Amino acid sequence: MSRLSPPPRPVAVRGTPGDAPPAARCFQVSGQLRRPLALTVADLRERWPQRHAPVVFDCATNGPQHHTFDGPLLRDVLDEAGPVFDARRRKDRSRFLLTVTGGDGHHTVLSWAEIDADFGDAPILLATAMDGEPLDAAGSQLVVPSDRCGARYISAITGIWVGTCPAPGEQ
Ligand SMILES: Nc1nc2c(c(=O)[nH]1)N[C@H]1C(S)=C(S)[C@@H](COP(=O)(O)O)O[C@H]1N2
Ligand SMILES: [Mo]
Repeated sequence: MSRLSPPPRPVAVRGTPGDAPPAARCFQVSGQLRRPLALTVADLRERWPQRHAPVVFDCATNGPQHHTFDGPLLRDVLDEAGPVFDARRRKDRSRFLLTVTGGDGHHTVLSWAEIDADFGDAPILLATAMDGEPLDAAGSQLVVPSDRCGARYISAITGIWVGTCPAPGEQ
């Protein structure tokens, strides 16, 4: 299936010898999915419509941060990966969780309902550019415009996991 084929090699090779060129680095979209994905920032830019989001978030150490981000909706990307819920059933969708992990191991949790149009409908993005600068080398960044603080703006994303956790008493 074309969605599972490797992304095209970058034309410009950057990075130190022996390392994978940053632009070639993929992050994995894994978990309870019909079509797990491996994506570069270039894939995020080319395969889905881009949104533009001016945001302000508060950092506990650095105070208010003003940035603009561009990128696709997280929901659009995950729709292509196909979570294994019955899409017609709201309760089924409401059981799904996401984790987003950055290159330094910092990770956070979201619920599917936050991004689902029938629930929170939050325009959460996977950024391809910050302040007009492409993120191909740095990696994508999670953009959560509805958050007051910056802790979930995970940078250098290496993985997104999608799935359910057991109901209390089932584990
Ligand atoms: N990978 C990763 N992303 C991260 C963090 C982190 O420690 N690791 N810190 C978060 C916090 S606490 C904030 S406030 C913002 C800071 O974003 P900025 O450096 O672009 O201002 O990044 C977030 N994203
Ligand atoms: Mo922060």
